[in-house]
Amino acid sequence: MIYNEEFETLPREALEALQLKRLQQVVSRVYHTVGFYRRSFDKAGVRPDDIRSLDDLKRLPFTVKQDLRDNYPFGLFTVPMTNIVRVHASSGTTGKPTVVGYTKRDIETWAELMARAFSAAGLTKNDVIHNAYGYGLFTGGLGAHYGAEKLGASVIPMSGGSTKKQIMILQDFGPTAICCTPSYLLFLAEAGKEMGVDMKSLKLRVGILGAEPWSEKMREQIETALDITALDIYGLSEIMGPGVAMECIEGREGLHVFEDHFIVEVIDPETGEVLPYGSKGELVFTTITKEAFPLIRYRTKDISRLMPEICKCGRTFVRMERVSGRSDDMLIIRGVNVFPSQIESVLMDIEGLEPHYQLIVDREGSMDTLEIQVEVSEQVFSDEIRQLQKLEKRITKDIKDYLGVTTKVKLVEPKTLQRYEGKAQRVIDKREI
Ligand code: DLL
Repeated sequence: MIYNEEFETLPREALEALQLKRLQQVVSRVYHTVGFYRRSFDKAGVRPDDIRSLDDLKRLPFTVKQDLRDNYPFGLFTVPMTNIVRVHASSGTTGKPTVVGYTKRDIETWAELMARAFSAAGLTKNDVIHNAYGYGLFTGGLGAHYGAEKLGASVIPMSGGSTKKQIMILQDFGPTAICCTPSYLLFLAEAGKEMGVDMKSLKLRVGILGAEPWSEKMREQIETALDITALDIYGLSEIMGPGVAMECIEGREGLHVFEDHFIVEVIDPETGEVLPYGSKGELVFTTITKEAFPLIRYRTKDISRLMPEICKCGRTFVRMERVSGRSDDMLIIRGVNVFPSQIESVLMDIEGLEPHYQLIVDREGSMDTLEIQVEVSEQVFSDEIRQLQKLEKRITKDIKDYLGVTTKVKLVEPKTLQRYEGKAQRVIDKREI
């Protein structure tokens, strides 16, 4: 189901013409209203009139998270506070959060993008959507909520937490779709089972899951545990919130970027050079319709690649491959680059392991070390020590074979690792740098 046929299936040429027109408008607006952009464009020797084609985008300087911090909280807004109807903030791990603002029209745009995302998941106004993304400063809860209402579906505003209550509502209200992080959905599946609920017999048909990296293997686990179709949704507060890109149920391979509102590029994170379609690198987004808080060439640190092939669903928007991780989550273990999601893929392939794991990074001398803690199933846990040792060895070997890194593996009892209601924190970094 395509929510906005007119825009979502625009022929490439028309889409690019629209993007250029919108880009020129936004570049001119930020140059004339925000001191930060005027200074940074002047420094780069580029003026709004220089943007004559989409290719000229690369002449504009990047914007990075630090720029948002330097202008905390509202310094990059292009409209007076009286025109701002909502603020959100992303929870940085340290220090002040990143603050974003929306005008009335921005909220309407966002709701439409989320309605498009739900439609891409095959949902209609006849669906009941259980929204377990957190409501509050996090964009997940309210972002999905407004989109569900815009679609005309019935929304259950659960927010995160109160896991037992979530299970009760899932049983009693019979939602057909659920929104939350993939790790939380696995936790819900586990908690339900423990309460004696047959999680496969719920009315749930589809999960709209995102806000953290996850693997194809994790998708299989979720789909089997709940007998649903699990789809990936991507977004970030700075650019809008959820609904920047969404996987469609027909393709299930890559997420369509809503290109009539965002221009996406992939760059080499080291050199900043724009890479051709198909190359892996860092995603960079430019918002071309946002009023309150437009961002020009924002470096996300998320690693992906773009797939221009037309999808069978009929949408003409380019797809981005599922995000494999963030450049700042990448671990460098004895010179080898690894993403937690790659480790996840290897673990999920091994029988007897549960989809709950944690990575502990430490340093011995000048060497980084990595310990993988992973839960085993009840059945495996009751095996004799020798069996467990054999399993540890197998994991170490598989990780070495697939990823080329030597790790220490520690099998832990079922249900001992921490569970998360929102984004899972997979890596514990004990290095003192
Ligand atoms: O996580 C927005 C969101 C809410 C997206 C609900 C999807 C669903 P932030 O808290 O600002 O916003 O975090 C953004 O989360 O830069 C990625 O690193 C990561 N992320 C978001 N979606 C995905 C995904 C929301 N599908 C940061 N796969 C981004 C991998 C994701 N990583």
